[in-house]
Amino acid sequence: MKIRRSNRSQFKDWQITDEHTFNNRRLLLKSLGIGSSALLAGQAQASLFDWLKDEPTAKKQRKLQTLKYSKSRESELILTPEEKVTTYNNFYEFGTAKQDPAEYAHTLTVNPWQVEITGLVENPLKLNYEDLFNTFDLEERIYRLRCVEAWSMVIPWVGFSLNKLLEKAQPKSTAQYVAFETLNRPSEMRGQSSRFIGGNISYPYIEGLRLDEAMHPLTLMAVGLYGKALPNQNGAPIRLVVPWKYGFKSIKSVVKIHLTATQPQTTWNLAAANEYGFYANVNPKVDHPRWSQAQERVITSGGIFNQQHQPTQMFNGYAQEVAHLYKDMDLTKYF
Ligand SMILES: Nc1nc2c(c(=O)[nH]1)N[C@H]1C(S)=C(S)[C@@H](COP(=O)(O)O)O[C@H]1N2
Ligand SMILES: [Mo]
Repeated sequence: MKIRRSNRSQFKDWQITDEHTFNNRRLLLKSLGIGSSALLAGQAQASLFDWLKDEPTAKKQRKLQTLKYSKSRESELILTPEEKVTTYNNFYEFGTAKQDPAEYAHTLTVNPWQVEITGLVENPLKLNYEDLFNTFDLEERIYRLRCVEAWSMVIPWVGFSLNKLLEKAQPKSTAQYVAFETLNRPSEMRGQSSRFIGGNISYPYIEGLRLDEAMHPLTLMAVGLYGKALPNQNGAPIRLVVPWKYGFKSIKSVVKIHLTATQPQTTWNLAAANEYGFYANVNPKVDHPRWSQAQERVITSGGIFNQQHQPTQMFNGYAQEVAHLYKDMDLTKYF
């Protein structure tokens, strides 16, 4: 479907429509027999409306166990308040509004759980719930998170490098990519049983990385944040965190890790290939077709009248560590 472009030179973050709002309007209008070009007028109101709603709190939380982990080195980064990290989420399986995951994700059973590592590996593995916390030493990692919607947070994750898990599974020499899959359980995930609630994307949510990206020491499997097990809304009991890529790569509530020879499909690329590429590296110079990526809105405890913006950093500030992975690539083509 053809997507209309807005004026990119005037950056106003409240003009950015969340992916879901846009996608949902397409679905709604399609069902009403109206084309997508009539969409843009409603954008500003929709985001403002979200902002003016009451501050959500995650009330129906299961008890989160305190984790044993080694503390991160001192970080210059200013942490996003825990209450924001756990109430301003994207997890479309529970609905597309930012407060939906905090409100509805308590319906998900995370224990028992099983993650399978399969495909082109010498040693296929299965981890159960306890294994997620006991197999590897857990460490804290304070990372910036940059959503493709041009907002950002700083989150103190707890987890282990994905490369430790992959080394245990022993990738075969033919393995070149890693495919990830989120749990598919419509009975517990309201967005998976309704296309309107679930933002009109297909489930299970799938993602992928090149094997060298997956093996990079920054690439984390997170099982906690702020010193405790992950709240359901943040992707319990285990989720991927790739800090130099847009947030949608960091797939939540993972049940499958599958090594392949060919590039796997990804949910957002299937939904809109011209907007969401396989690489999705944070890049201030490559705009989203509908908005600029030059700046980002910092999520703080301040409300609508106290918003901070800052320049987007190449590879989300991790260029020194990861730029070499892409050195001969045209990043406007492989976006
Ligand atoms: N399964 C699944 N994983 C997902 C998403 C989702 O909708 N479903 N949203 C992604 C997006 S767009 C972002 S920005 C991050 C948000 O993570 P957080 O809510 O823990 O901050 O999760 C990513 N992982
Ligand atoms: Mo995102």
